[in-house]
Order: sequence, then C-alpha cells, then structure tokens
Amino acid sequence: MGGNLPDSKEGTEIDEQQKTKEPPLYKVILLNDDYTTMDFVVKVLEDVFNKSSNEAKVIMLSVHNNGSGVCGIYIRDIAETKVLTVNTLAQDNGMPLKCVMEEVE
Ligand code: TYC
Repeated sequence: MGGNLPDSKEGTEIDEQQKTKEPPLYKVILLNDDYTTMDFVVKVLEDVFNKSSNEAKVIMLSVHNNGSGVCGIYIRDIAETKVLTVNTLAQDNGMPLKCVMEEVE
C-alpha cells in the first residue's frame, strides 16, 4: 500500500494521516423567534450547553439581535442529542424555540 508514490515510505506519512483524521464537527445553532421568553433561552443555554449565567445572557441577546447564533461545536452524536434535547424542551414548555445543526466547513 502506498508504494508507488514519490517521497513516501510504506507505512509512514500517508497511513499516519489516515489514522489521525479528525471526525467532522457540527455547529449547534439557536434560532430567534418572537415568542420564546428570554428567561427560557437563558435556562436552555445554562442547562443544555453548560454556559455560565453571563455567557448565556450574551448568547441569548446575540441570537435575539442577529436572528441566530452558535451555542457550541460538537461531534455529530453530541450535536444531534443537543438539538433533540432543546427542541423537545421547547415543545414540552409550549415555546416555538428551534435549534438546528450545521457541519463546520
Ligand atoms: N426574541 C425573543 C423575545 O424577544 C427572545 C429569544 C432569544 C427567542 C433567542 C429565541 O433563540 C432565541 N422574547
């Protein structure tokens, strides 16, 4: 394997690159709406994304002012669980809050 490529020795550079390749990462994004309360969004950021009270308020206000905002970056399984947790919490509490994920470029 990898024998005919110039400047590579079998079992060295190319194999190492394949072995150490990082998994894809996903941004978890909160979307703004007109009805979810600010307190609910802050609590979600604290409880689901482990943000401090201050960080949670800054992120919530950024989403409120800009339409969306990144709450964290995770491997796919973790990102999917965060999105499901937020959307389920929102539904259970009668809030229209939506959370989505997007692969990091
Ligand atoms: N815009 C909402 C309000 O004025 C607050 C809000 C912030 C809603 C962030 C969703 O992701 C959100 N009550």
